[in-house]
Parts: sequence; structure tokens; C-alpha cells
Amino acid sequence: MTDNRETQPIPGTPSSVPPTLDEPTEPHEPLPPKPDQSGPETVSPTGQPTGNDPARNAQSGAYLTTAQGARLYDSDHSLKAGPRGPVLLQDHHLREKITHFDHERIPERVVHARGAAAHGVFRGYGSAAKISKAAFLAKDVETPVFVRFSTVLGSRGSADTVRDTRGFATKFYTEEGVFDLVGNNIPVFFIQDAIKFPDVIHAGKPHPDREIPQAQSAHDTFWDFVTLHSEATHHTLWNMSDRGIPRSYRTMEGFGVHTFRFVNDEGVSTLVKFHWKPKLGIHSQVWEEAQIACGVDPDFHRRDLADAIESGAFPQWELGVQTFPDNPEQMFQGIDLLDPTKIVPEELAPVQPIGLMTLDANPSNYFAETEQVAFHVGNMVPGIDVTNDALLQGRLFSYIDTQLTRLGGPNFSQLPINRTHAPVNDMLRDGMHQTAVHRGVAPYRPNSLDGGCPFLAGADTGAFIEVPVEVAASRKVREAAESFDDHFSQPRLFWLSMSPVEREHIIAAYTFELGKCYEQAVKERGLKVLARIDAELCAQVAAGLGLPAPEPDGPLADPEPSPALSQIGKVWPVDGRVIGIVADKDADLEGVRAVCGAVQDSGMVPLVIAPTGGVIGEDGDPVTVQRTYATARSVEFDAVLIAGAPGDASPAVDPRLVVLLDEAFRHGKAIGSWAGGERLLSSAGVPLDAPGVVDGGAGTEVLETVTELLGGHRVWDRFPSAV
Ligand code: HDD
Repeated sequence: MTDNRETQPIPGTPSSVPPTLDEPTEPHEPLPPKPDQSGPETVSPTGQPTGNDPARNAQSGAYLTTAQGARLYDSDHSLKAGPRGPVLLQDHHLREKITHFDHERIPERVVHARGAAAHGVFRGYGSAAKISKAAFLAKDVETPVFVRFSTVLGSRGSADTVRDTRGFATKFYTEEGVFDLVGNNIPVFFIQDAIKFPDVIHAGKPHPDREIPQAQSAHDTFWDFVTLHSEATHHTLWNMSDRGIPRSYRTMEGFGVHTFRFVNDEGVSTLVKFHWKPKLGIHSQVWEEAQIACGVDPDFHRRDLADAIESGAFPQWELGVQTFPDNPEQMFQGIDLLDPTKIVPEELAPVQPIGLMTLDANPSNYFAETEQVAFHVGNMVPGIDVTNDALLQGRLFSYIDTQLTRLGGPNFSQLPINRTHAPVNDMLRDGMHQTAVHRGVAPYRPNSLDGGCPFLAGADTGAFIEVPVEVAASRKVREAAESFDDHFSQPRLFWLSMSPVEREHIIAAYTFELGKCYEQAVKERGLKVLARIDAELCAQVAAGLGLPAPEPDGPLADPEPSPALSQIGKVWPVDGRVIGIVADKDADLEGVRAVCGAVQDSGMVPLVIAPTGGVIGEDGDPVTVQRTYATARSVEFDAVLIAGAPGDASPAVDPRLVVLLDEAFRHGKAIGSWAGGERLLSSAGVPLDAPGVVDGGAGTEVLETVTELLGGHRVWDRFPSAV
């Protein structure tokens, strides 16, 4: 046996361990974070607790240990035969550390790999009580939730602001078990039957030969699929609209997509469609902005969500339902409720609010929470049930199956983030990563050895009982109902409901995406599909591609537009909006201070942009710089203000500032200036008489007008409109 004391360095012996700088030699409490490392705020600027407990985010134990809890005296040097090696196989700590590291990665989700999440709370309004007995929907019942937003196509490290559908998955930890509402920000889906899901995803993912493009739909296989499967037209049109490039997760609607069932105490079933309505309104980026953000800040949406929550600007969504009688036809005003490529316009069936969700805490650990969370459309509670939608039925199989490989076995529901808050008394046993220590000898029922436990529940003791709907006696077929053949009337409805500027964006998106395809046949088929939506849309995209516009090969529908589908023309709260304030040593610094205060008072975020970092103004109250000309880019700001111009009246403007102002202008952002700042604007080529360019008065007066403009999200009058 080797006596380690003779051959191994003894902690603290000067010759054994190279000197380290500033290492504590005695254990002590964790140091407070440095100013630029501070964790999430514990209270919001308004004094509300944010739910962010610094203790949860810190590594607070005093001693470093192995996974078995043995304290370590060195974690930087392998155990060697002498200082120059070789390394000894017996170094258990080395092997434990490296082996664990080697297995740190788990397979990413096959879809929705890129995501960001937050904790929060859902409060029921009680308005659904007549149609659903779900306890969490009762008046003022508060239920913890965890929400994961995601893109669909990109890998885990891909950029946030790509053109794609966004996932909007909510886990409700109700007292009756977990309810998962696994939805998207688009109310329809590409396909009508889950059996095609592998096909549409294979088509959307990068090409199998070169594995490009990443996180994009602008490539041949995607357009090949969606033009050959015309049921995908509706979802694709939503993707090509501004909905495909949201400004923030906080400004997205969410949809359950399928028709579900609500069931009340009497067992009466009502068909429902779920909607999440963001309190901040529905806003999007413009395409160039989204593309720039992919490069300059690939974490744009992730950062936006985390920053907002950390600053106490807690995003909120109202949950609402459209309700329909559960009759055997499951149709509503000619719309097949089992077809997930169809919406029911809100004008025909209003969305009735049933509760409010507030996201108020960021995850403490990305992997443990956001990565390991496992959603499943089949996680239901009494009062909610499924329908026969063939897309939903396939999903009921897929979600549990995918977690087996992704999370390494059947016990993923025991991971902290997936654990239900209701008592669990199952008879599932053993398996990889079993963390429960089950008692008893009889995991079967009925049994007499464990006192007969556990017993079955009934309707009056909170059992989940499926709605006993009739199953039509029929032949086995691989077919869909005839109404599923209508693939174009609702895309036309969506197009007709758009404002001119939204139509312009759709035309540009199709022109870009089909223009990125190499195959002529795919482009031509794409135009044929567009001809079935609208002649003007088809003509303009065809012109952009340099191809003739085909005639429609079928009649155009004549649906009533649904104004609720347009994002433009409403006024929304400005909470969390980011105002860039350009200033230098010659600026009106007093005005800058006043504007920063006023921005904060309105619940927005001021960021001072200056030529270099540090502070501006040397007297008693300097202004802190948050962004420099090197780090600032227009995409971060919802509006830009200029607090004066350089004192030397030089017409030359830093080219980086010119880019910032030019982009802000072209992206329809409100721009304001005072104290001579208009000189900078003109030198940068911003027309002072253009809509949404505000000059004059005090800084706070300029801010007031800019804030009003922000309520409409962008200065829409600045966009050309040919449609
Ligand atoms: Fe799905 C993940 C939403 C159809 C199979 N899906 C996933 C996520 C969301 C959706 C938001 C990410 C959840 C998370 O954050 O972890 N999926 C939808 C919606 C659909 C839909 C709204 C149609 C209405 N999905 C769909 C079908 C299938 C799947 C038809 C398969 C037959 N979806 C999966 C999956 C994923 C998934 C492979 C990947 C990771 C996971 O489940 O946990 O099982």
C-alpha cells in the first residue's frame, strides 16, 4: 500500500502547490458579486419582489468536494508519479471530473432545440368554471408555471431571431397534477396528420449532405415540401408574415392550435381553442433587423426575456378560450374544428379570458430547468381532455417517446423541473436514474400485502376520467374528412386581413425565401401556390423572382377578413421598451439625466450610447455610458434620441453612428433630438421632416412624443406601401 503522505503533496506545503494569486486559505462565506457580475435583482424598481433568490444562483458551499462528498485539496493538478509524470490511473478525482465532463451534453431536442424559459404564476379568473372543472381555473387559484419559448428548426446554439415558428410551451403545476399546454405562436400547423411530422421536419432541417442552412426555411427542401403539400400553405403564410419574426417572446401570442375539450362537473363537454394574449401587444421585428440581430446578438430573445424579468418588468399573458358546442360534426360555421390548419376567426367566436399568467423569475440553471423540462400534450388534469384531431393524437405518442432518449430513461418525471406538485402514488418502478426509494412490497393492484394501497379514485374523488364520446363505427381507412381538402380559403382570409404594410412584408419574405431556392421547379410551384392565395401577391413575388406569374388553377375563395389578425393600428403599453440616448461630452447632460429618469419612470429602459465607455461629464454627477459606438447597434433600441451635437460643429459623423441612425430610420423607429442634435441627424442623412422624427424642446418633451409613437410599435407611415 502506498503512503500518500510520503509521495503526494500535502496541502499548504510551499513546494507542493504552485503559488496561487489571491486564493483564500480559509473557508469563508461566498464573496459578494462584483458590480458587473451581480445576479438578478431581488426587487423590481417598483419594490416588488422578483422571486429571484440570490442564494439559488450562488455556489454557496465552503469546500469543493467530489461527487461523493469527499473534500478536495487540489483540483488543478493530476495525480502524477513525480512532478513531471506520468499521470496515475488511480487518480479517482481526475477520472470522475473528466468522465462527468465527457457526458455533460445530452441529445438536443429533435425540434425546438433552441429555447429560453421562465418561472411564473397563473391565476384563474373563475370564468371557465361553468365549462371546466379543472381546479386551477377556479377564481383566484394561483398555480406555479414554467414556460419554455423556442424556435423550431435551429440547433441549440442557433440564433434567436430567425424566421420560424416559435414554441410556447407552458407547464402548469396544478394541485391535480401537471397540465402541459404545448403550443406555438402560430394558431395553425403545417400538416393535418402527425404521420407527416417527420417529413415536414426533414424538409425544414438543414440539407442532409452539407448540413446547411442552419435554422432557416429559405432553402429548397422546405419549399419543395410546403408547395407539394398545399395544406402547409396557411402555416407558411403566417411564417412569411411578421409573425415569423417576433420582436420579443413577450410580444407574441400563443395558441394551443388543436381543438381541446373542457369538461364540467356534470360531465358536459365543450370544445375549446386556447389563446395566450400578451399584455404588451403583438409586435415583430422587420426582416433586416432580424437578420442583423442574428449576427450581432444571436441571444436577442433569450436576453430580452431574462433582462425584462430581472428588471421587474414581468411579462403577462391572458389565457383565453374560444368555445364551441361539442356536437358529433365538430364543425363551427363551416370550419372543421378537427383540422389544425384552420382557425376560427375571433369575430365569429370571441376569445373569452379565463386567467392571467405572469412570468416573474428566471431559471437558476439553464440545463437543469430549460433543457431538462419535458412537456407532453398528454399531461392533462380533470376538466380538460383531447379530441380526435389526428395531429394531436400522434403527438400524444411522440412526446413521451422522445424523452426516453433525450433524458436517458423513463424516470424523467422525477427531475426537479418536471416533478408534479400533486402527491404521486404510481406503480412505476426501477429504470435508469430512479431517484425515488419506493416502499412496500406490492407494486400491483389489487394487493393484500400493502394494505390494498393505493386505491382507485372516482369522479367524486378527483379521478381523470376521459369523456365517454361515441366512437363512430366505421371502416379502417388511411383517409381524412373531405373538409380537410380546403387548403386555400383560410390563407386568403389571412392575406385579406393584413394591412398594406403587412402585405408588403409578406411579399418581401416570399421573394427572399423563394429567391434563395436553387430549383426552378420549386420557385414555379411556389408561385402557383401564391396564385391560389391572391393575384397581387403572386404577381409581385413573381416580379421579384423574374418569373411570369401563373394563373390560379382553381377558384379563389371570398372569405370575410378578420381584422383581429392584423398586428397594426392598435396602441400598446411601452413597458420594457429600450431607448438609446446618443450623447458625448458636448451633449446636454442635464437633459440626458432627466430623460433617463423619465424613461425609467415609464417602465422603459434607457441606454446611453457614447463614443467610448466610462462616464461623460467630469463634474459632480457624471452620466454612465452603457453602450459605445463599437458595441451599439440599432436592433437593440426601440427608439433613438440624440442629446445634442459635438461643439465643434463638425459635419463629419462617426460612420458607426450613421449606420445606427440609418437603420433605426429605415426600420420605422421613432427618432428624437434636442439641443442641436438635429445637426447630427441631417449629417447622418435622416430627413428631419419624415414621419416619426421629432426635434426641439427639452429632452423630456421629445421623449413624450417618442413614447406616444412607441405605443404603436413603429412609425408605420415610413414604410413604402405598394399593395
Ligand atoms: Fe411538437 C416539441 C409544439 C406538433 C413532436 N412541440 C415541441 C415543443 C413545442 C411543440 C412548443 C417544444 C417543447 C419544449 O419547449 O420542450 N408540436 C408543437 C405544436 C404542434 C406540434 C404546437 C402542432 C400543433 N410535435 C408535433 C407533432 C409531433 C411533435 C405532430 C410528432 C408526431 N414536438 C415533438 C417532439 C418534441 C416536440 C419530437 C421535441 C422535443 C420534445 O418533444 O420534448 O416530441
